[in-house]
Amino acid sequence: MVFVDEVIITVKAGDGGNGCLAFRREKFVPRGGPSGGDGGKGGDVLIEGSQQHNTLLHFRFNPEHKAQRGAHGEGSNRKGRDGADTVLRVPAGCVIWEADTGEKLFDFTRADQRLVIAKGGRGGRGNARFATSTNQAPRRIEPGGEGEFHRLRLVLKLLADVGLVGFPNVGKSSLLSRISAARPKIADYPFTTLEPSLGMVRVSEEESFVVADIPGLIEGAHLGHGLGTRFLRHIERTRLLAHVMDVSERGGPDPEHDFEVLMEELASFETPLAGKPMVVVASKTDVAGDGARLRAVEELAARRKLRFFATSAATGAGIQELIWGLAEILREIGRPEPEIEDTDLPLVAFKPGQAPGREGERE
Ligand SMILES: Nc1nc2c(ncn2[C@@H]2O[C@H](COP(=O)(O)OP(=O)(O)OP(=O)(O)O)[C@@H](O)[C@H]2O)c(=O)[nH]1
Ligand SMILES: [Mg+2]
Repeated sequence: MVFVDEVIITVKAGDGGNGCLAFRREKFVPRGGPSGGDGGKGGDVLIEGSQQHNTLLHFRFNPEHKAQRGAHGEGSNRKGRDGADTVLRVPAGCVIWEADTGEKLFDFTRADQRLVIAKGGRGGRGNARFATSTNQAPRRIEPGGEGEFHRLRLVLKLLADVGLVGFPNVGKSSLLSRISAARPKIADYPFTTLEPSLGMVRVSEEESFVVADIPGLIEGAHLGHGLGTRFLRHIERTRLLAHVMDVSERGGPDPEHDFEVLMEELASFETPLAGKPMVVVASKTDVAGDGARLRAVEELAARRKLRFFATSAATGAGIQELIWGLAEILREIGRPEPEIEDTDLPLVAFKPGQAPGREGERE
């Protein structure tokens, strides 16, 4: 299942500082020479690929981005300070378009790509630069250049990072609605979910991932029982499966058996899914009764060396731990890196984790 995340943002590079008009004033030197310094260069707006981001959610809250302007030049030939750059981070797979013309600017295919999307204005020259043998007291200065402005459309095709699998009615959709803004249908009967749905989970300002909720599976699903296994193709490309198990009194009497049945259904799909990284999520802990099922599920996860999370979508217990845990595991797994594409825009060599670029580091 491919789902598109799209945002419009504006980027404005810093304007250059103006050149300064000044003359030296020294004691006993009646007419000092020109001494106006140059303005500083405006900061650039850069966009770089990021491993941490899997969605464009962080731009929704924050669509306008500016880099700092250059400071004006000053007397005594002092150059204005250069404006600081602003660096925006996007997931690999993000395509950048000029919003108004529809022109495609760049396709981020890897996390180590970085590009200058809006160039800062150059600093204007101060009058000291215009002195010549015939004009020793120039009054000419240059204003700073304007920083570039763009309205950009960022488009990302989302592939789910985590697939929720489990029997019908165990609370998969309830979990999705707890951890994301998605509002899948939730009801107290099996096969409420008939269509897969995706939700974007915000881990922090800087991190997010995508979860897919699919219809429940039952024994014999690969033979067409229940809704069958065709929905499994929607989670074929996820990096992680979360196996949701109901630990309430209404959950199955034998979690071990239930777990095995589900694993067999996953294994029987065209592309076997049973080998994917998996975590076990106990659901409905608020109605876990004497806790026997909860302990049994925790133990079966431990025996299989699978990370275990106990959650209640009803009370929110364990939900934050689940979000952090899934994010951590996804970070460990990493993202596959697709191919690079050519661009005319200035690309900047970049080591992941390096501090935002300054003038001089580029070129
Ligand atoms: N008490 C309690 N009930 C829950 C919890 N999570 C889900 N439920 C209830 O369990 C029922 C099934 O929830 P769903 O989220 O629709 O389950 P599902 O796994 O998506 O079900 P299908 O889409 O049919 O496979 C609903 O009545 C929910 O209100 C929970 O944490 N505590
Ligand atoms: Mg559901």
